Amino acid sequence: MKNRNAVIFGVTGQDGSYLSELLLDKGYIVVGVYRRSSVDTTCRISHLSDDVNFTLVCGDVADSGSVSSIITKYRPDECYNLAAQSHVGVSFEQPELTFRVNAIGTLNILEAIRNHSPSTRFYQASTSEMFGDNYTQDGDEKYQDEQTALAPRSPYAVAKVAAHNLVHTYRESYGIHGSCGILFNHESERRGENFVTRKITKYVAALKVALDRTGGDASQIKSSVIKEIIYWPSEDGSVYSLPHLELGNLDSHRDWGHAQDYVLAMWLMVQQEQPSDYVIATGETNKVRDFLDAAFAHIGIDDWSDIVVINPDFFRPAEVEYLRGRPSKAEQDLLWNRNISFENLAQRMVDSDIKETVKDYE
Ligand code: NDP
Ligand code: GDR
Repeated sequence: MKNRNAVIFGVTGQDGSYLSELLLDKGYIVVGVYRRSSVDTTCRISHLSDDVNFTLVCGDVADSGSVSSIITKYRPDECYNLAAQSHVGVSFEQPELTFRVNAIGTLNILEAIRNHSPSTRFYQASTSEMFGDNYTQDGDEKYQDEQTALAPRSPYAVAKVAAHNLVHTYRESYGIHGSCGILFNHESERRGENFVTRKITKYVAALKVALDRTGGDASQIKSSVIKEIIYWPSEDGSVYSLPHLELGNLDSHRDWGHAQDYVLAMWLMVQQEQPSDYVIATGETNKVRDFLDAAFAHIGIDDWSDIVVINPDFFRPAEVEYLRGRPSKAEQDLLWNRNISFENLAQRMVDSDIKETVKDYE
């Protein structure tokens, strides 16, 4: 039997790398679309480069011609649109680019499928950010599910709502098999370094390695706000220092899972007979400060209050305060469940960053 083939837009990103691994494991021929750049952006997928079933092609979702050529050439069984300017904070600074990539980019893929490969099954990376500050209340419980009304609060989320609605339109008008995964935050050892979890785990790892290398004791760390450093005495009496960890809002709630669990949900959606929308989440919510607790506790620090400083530059013009998904539909229809817990997620990320930091010293 012929191998199924899939095109992945956004293959170089966190999710693109895990989804490529999953599809290759399942015997797919995978065509990954990457953007031309002056530096190499393929570090998350370089380990797949020898796989004969894995091909990279250059393209940009904002360029309808390149999207159309790729879809026409490969006429894939499945197409996953993970490409995005995916940073919510950056979307306030670059709203036009964000809209072009996240909304028009999706339109370009849908048009190419409609015109050149209408039997291609399509997956759209929708997001919990589309709910904004809206939630459903059930007694004392607050959550978002497929019925919760959308109320986007950032250029990123507005563009994602547009893309989400375009998928519905192409589904209803042209019979395209397009599904939207409304994924809540998912992180990993491969998470981009300017998202809050990875920013924290990279810092915690750098601190742990610095303490170990200098024979420092975490309980001896002192904070100098004027010089904006933390410092500690080493075994030989010298003093070592690091800058503080600068963050923005520590009180927003997020529903954090692991990306490896979430890419399986993407694939499962595309395998359903009928296209639909699914919330993918853990059902638990934690504040940014809870993630700090988990990450610092993993290196034996229970009180990080002197190490972290608040920098207003990292606040957003409008914040989404509370996200907690209810993934009942996915659990029931896709038989999907997450495997990796919040604490385990933080620990895995810290451990991986410690390994990376040690390698950098070697
Ligand atoms: P990343 O930021 O890690 O990856 C985004 C990918 O999109 C990268 O491969 C990037 O390429 C690519 N890309 C950006 N602009 C273009 C363009 N113009 N043309 C083609 N490719 C482009 O995101 P994630 O992997 O975390 O997320 C995947 C998708 O899921 C995104 O759409 C995101 O918005 C969405 N999402 C993510 C969630 C999360 O918590 N991670 C939750 C819900 C939704 P390059 O490497 O060149 O920058
Ligand atoms: P989010 O993720 O905006 O939820 O979008 P991010 O990690 O950027 O922010 C989470 C929360 O942490 C607060 N925060 C900070 N955020 C960043 N990036 N840097 C900081 O220094 C900082 N300090 C506090 C933020 O204000 C926010 O409340 C992610 C992306 O992956 C989107 O693409 C995806 O759609 C959503 O998750 C679901």
